Amino acid sequence: MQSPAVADQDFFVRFCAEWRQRVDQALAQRTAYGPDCPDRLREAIRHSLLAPAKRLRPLLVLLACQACGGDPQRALPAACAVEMVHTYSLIHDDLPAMDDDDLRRGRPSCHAQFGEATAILAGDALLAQAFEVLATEIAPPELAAACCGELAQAAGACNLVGGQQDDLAAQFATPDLAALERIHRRKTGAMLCVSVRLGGRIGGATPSQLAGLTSYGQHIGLAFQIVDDLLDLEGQVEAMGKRVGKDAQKGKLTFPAVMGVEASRRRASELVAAAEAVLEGAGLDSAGLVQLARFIVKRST
Ligand code: GRG
Repeated sequence: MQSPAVADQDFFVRFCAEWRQRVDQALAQRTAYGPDCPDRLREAIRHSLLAPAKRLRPLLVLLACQACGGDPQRALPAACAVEMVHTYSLIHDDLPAMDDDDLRRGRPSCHAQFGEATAILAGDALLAQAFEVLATEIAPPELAAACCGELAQAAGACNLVGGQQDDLAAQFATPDLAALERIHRRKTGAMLCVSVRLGGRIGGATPSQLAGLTSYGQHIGLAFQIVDDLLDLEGQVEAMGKRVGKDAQKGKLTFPAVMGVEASRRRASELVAAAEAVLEGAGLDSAGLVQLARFIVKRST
């Protein structure tokens, strides 16, 4: 007989394999577009959105829905919506005016392939479409409105965009852990956190389950960023599908720069342990979310 730990891992591996494929298919269907979408714009959107990616945010939506006893299929539109917002943010982040990166998801970044103007428009289109998908495909309408409101807040001036603004301003700044955490709670954490919250809402989470999912999302959000900083320092460009070593080059404020590599690793592991502990007390079927949190610290891409 399988031990519970192996069974949980098996469940997670099968869930990810099956749902990554369904997410990829759903994203491809939703970006086929009619003749009013210019071919070049369609190509640019699909070049970035359908490139090989981990699909972490969609998986968080689907696993959170399942953890609350909901059918992940009902949450698939929300999984697509968060991936659309995430991909828009990557396209815009890669622009010369921002992080200026020519490689993303193992492909030339959107502007490197299609030019800056088309890349800006591809990001704009994805951001708008995310809300169209939620508004038209999530039911009932009150739930759709709540999901739109939450995603807008996570993507807006006080979260994703605000965090990005402060991150851009923080180059060569004096190392300060509180300031660094404040940037990444908004720039990276908010999108991971809203992913579990949307899944929870669609899965019918109780208020205490939603509170547990929120705290889980906040913990893994920070852990994810710490690991991202470590991978920028130590990862391989081939595995990552993006340039590495850029943080140091650009004088970015990062966790390894502020705390050191070993302390950063320890902090990421502590955050994942805290995320697991939160789930234990929240009355959720949380095996998948626990495995995903562990994957976040173990990942090499
Ligand atoms: C332009 C509004 C705006 C925001 C940009 C996404 C972002 C904010 C910056 C990207 C740079 C960066 C290293 C962000 C932190 C972590 C992050 C979002 C990494 C990329 O996400 P993954 O690893 O990538 O989930 P895939 O390609 O697998 O989806």
